Amino acid sequence: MFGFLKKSESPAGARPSWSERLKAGLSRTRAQLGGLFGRRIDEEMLEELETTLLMADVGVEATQYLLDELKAAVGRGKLETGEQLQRALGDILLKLLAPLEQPLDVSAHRPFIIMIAGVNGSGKTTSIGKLAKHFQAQGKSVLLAAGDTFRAAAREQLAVWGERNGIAVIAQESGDAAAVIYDAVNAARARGVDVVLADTAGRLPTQLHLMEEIAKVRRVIAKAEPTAPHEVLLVLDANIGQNALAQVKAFDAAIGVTGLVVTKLDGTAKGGVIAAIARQQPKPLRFIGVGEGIDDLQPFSAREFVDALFGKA
Ligand SMILES: Nc1nc2c(ncn2[C@@H]2O[C@H](COP(=O)(O)OP(=O)(O)OP(=O)(O)O)[C@@H](O)[C@H]2O)c(=O)[nH]1
Ligand SMILES: [Mg+2]
Repeated sequence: MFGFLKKSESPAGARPSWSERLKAGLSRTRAQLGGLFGRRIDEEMLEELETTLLMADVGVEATQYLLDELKAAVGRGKLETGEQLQRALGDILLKLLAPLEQPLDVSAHRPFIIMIAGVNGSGKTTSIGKLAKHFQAQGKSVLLAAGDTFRAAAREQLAVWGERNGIAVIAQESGDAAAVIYDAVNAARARGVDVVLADTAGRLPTQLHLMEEIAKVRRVIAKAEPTAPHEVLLVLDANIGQNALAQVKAFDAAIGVTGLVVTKLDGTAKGGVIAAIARQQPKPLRFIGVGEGIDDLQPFSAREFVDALFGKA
C-alpha cells in the first residue's frame, strides 16, 4: 500500500531515486540547519549553530568538535560568509563520517552468517527483508533464520519477507532462538547458501537476562560454524537520538558488534546522531534506512549523507 501511495505522489509516476528519498528523509534534520547561513559570520551565528547541532542530536561531544574545527577555520581567516561556513561544516562532517563508510562484503565466507540485534521495534525484521533483497540483487542466495522466538507474530512476519523475496525461512516451534539459528547455519551449509540473516528478538540493554541470552545465541552460532558470526549487526532507530551511544556500548559488550544499521532517518530530526556515533562509539555504519519500502535501505555513503544534509535542494 505504501509503495502505491509513494508512486502516486511522484509527478512522473516513477519512484524517486535513493538520493531524493535520502534528502526527503533527512528534510527535518536539514531544515534545522538551513536558514542559519544566509548572512555574514558572527558570534551569534556560531551560537545558533551550536543549538541547532544539539537539537539535531549531534550530541555535546561531537558538536564541540565540529564547532572547534569551524572556529579554527574562521580564525585562519578562511571563512567570511555563511555560505562558506556551511561548506566548511559539510567538509568537516564528511571527514568525521568517512571512517564509518565500510560497506559489508559478504564474499569472505560461505555461508556468510549475519546476526541481527537491537532493541524492540528498531527495525530488525524489516531490515532483514530489505537486506535479503539487497544481497539477492548481488546474485547471492539468502536464507533467513527466525530467531525471534519471543514475540508472537515474529515468525510469520519473517515468513512474509521470505515469501516476498522467494527465499527459505528456517523456523521452529521451539522457543529457543539459539537452536533455530544453529539449525539455519547447518541448513545453509548443506544447501550451499551464500548469506544467512538471523533475526533475534528485540531487547533492552537493561534486561540483563536477555542480554545474556543473546550472548548465548552468539556462542551457539560459533559452535555450528567456528568462524561465525561473520557480522553482528546492531539495528538502531535514529529517533532514539543520544541513547544510540548507550545501545552500541551495551550490545558491543554482550555480542561484539561489527556493524550498524541506522533506520528511520526519514521523518526524524535526529539524523545528527550519526555524527555522535562517529565521535564516541565508532563502528562501521553498514546501511541506513529512510522508509518502509524494500528499497529504502542502502549502504551508507558519507558523501551522499552530507550532500543530502547540505547540498542544493
Ligand atoms: N519510516 C520508517 N519505518 C521503518 C524503517 N525501518 C523499519 N521501519 C518500521 O518500523 C516498524 C518496526 O519494524 P520491525 O522490523 O518490525 O522492527 P523489529 O526491530 O524487528 O521489532 P521487534 O521484533 O518487535 O523488536 C515497522 O513498522 C517498520 O515498517 C525506516 O527506515 N523508516
Ligand atoms: Mg522483529
